[in-house]
Amino acid sequence: ISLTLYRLHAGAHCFLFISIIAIVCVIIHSANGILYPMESESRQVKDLSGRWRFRTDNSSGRDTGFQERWWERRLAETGHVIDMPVPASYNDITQDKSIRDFVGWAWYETTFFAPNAWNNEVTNVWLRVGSAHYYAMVWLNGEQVMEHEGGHLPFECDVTMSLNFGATNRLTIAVNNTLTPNTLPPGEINHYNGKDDYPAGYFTQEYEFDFFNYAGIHRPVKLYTTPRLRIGEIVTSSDVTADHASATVHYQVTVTDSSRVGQEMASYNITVVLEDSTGAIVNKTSGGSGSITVTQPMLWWPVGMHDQVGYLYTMVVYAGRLGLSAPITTDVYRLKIGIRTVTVDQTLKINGRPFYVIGVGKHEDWDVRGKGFDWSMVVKDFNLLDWLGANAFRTSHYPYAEEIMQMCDERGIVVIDECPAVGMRSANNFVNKTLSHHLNVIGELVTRDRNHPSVIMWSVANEPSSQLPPAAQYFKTVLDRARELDPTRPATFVCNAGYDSDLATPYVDVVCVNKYEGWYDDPGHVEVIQKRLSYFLTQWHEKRSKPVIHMEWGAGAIAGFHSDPSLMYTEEYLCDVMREHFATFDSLRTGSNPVLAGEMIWNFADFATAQATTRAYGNRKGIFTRQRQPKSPAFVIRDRYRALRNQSVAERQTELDLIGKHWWREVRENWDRSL
Ligand code: BDP
Repeated sequence: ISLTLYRLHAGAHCFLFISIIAIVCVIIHSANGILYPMESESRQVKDLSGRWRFRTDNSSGRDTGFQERWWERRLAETGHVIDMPVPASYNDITQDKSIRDFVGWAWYETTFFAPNAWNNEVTNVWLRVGSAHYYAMVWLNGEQVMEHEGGHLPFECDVTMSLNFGATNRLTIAVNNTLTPNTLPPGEINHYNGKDDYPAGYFTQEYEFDFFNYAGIHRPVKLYTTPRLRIGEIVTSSDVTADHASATVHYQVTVTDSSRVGQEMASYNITVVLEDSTGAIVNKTSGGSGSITVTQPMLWWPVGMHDQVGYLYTMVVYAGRLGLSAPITTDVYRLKIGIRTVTVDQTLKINGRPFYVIGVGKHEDWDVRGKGFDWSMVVKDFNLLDWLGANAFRTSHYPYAEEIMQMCDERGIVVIDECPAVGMRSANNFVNKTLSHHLNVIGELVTRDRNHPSVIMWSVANEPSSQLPPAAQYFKTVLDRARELDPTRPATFVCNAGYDSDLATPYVDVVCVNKYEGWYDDPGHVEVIQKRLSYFLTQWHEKRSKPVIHMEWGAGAIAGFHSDPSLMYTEEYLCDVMREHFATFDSLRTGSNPVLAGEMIWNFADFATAQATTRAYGNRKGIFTRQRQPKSPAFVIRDRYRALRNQSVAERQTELDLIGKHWWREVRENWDRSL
């Protein structure tokens, strides 16, 4: 039994949550492999989503739960509990302002049954939390099994030894949403001690990023089984020949065997079978790492680049032990993969062809459930992306649910996958403590998402103060780490420092910039947009000689506000801002050395923010309302995106026609020669 002192402190005034926790099992973090829980011949999944019990710790130090060891008994025995859905943010579920604005430890509890069938020599049971914001501690039947720092990413551990089989189990999760200058995203607790005109003990949580700091268990909590000898990690990548006639899929499989620690890999048998989308076998091989050749591959193409988008193969991995006469398979995992390449030279290319990004900045943000995963909302958003004709989005400003990434793969929506490093606006954010957490987060993100063909680029941060001297080395380090973990994709951060003051873009592969011309710059003056925006983007291009994506632009538009001529905050104003931007983008995206590799409007939909005088019931830059109804600018952008999407399909068709003609000419020539 070891004792752990855990504390979270915030700002200069320490806001301590001290807890003494007896840890009676080894805490296993899964940085080396966190495959999505899939059912198979060898695996079962049990989703613990539903109605959990909940209470906030309202004590002044927020530490009563630890002093009284709430995880040791039923939560209802510790005080009043309420119903809380999982997954969901807890903030908007009740009518209680103190829960909406709560800062500190919130306690969750559920009970579930563990079947006796899982209690055997060959089965391990894993507990996996899809994400919990921000710091989470997990107890099973009163025993601590995990803790994890950071929202938006999954964590799991082997709970076989902590389960009561054939009986009810109690799962307790405490979640703390306190942000400090060293968390990602960073924040600060401001205490008002000594200020006689504030209530005693009053404090606020402040942050520099522009979305509400929703908290709770945001993604499903699952139990899943694996054999003791299991597939721990699969890493894939692909190469495609220039004529697309052949591809090589590279893979690496890690097997772990909890029943025989230290066993040589040579004693395991790994078979890898590649199936096409109909389930027909394309090719197969064996061994822990290697490659599979695919002739005439069906490439993974995004929306607009091909008539068959989002083509996926299934890599079926079988792992087992070498038996005396034949191998004994114990574990089977099916991973969907896409065959495609991403390269950057003068421009961004997918499968060797220029790809122009027409996308949106998004948020995981919905009425009532906050950042809680919800299939209805997710599928609705994909239908709206299709309605718009968009081919991409950025997971601004944190990693999105794995189910969303899977849908991007299937629907051919390109993703720029972002770390939760947003609001890094002061020098005390660029210190070693933050850096080491940032490197961990990149590790967790890349490990989780590197097999998704839809992910074409890593974004390590949004709008950090990259003009500050420590930012240069800081971002060089995090960008290098992303490329080291995944050499197959470009890496960037999204910059809003000036082209003459930024110090960190020399290390990115694609320059991604935010600029709100006609809004934060020259508010109300749409007439200067074309000249100023064109100058700005051209400067960036000349300065760095890299493709440029205009990652955020837009204007606030409150649904139902109208004026002609347009005024800021009306729907017409955003339409005017759009037309000026489109004219500029069109002049910069074409030609032999185009300045622009893409455009993403901010934002897909209105979203919740902290309360502020500049925010009227949240951020209103959405082209859809928060309820996903279109404002009039949505139709303007839809006309453009659909036209661009259809144009690229048409361009592709012309290419196919040319290939067809070329092929026919060759046939004719060979025929003539043979005569
Ligand atoms: C940008 C931020 C984004 C904000 C947006 C805005 O990247 O998170 O929501 O401004 O102000 O600077 O609308």
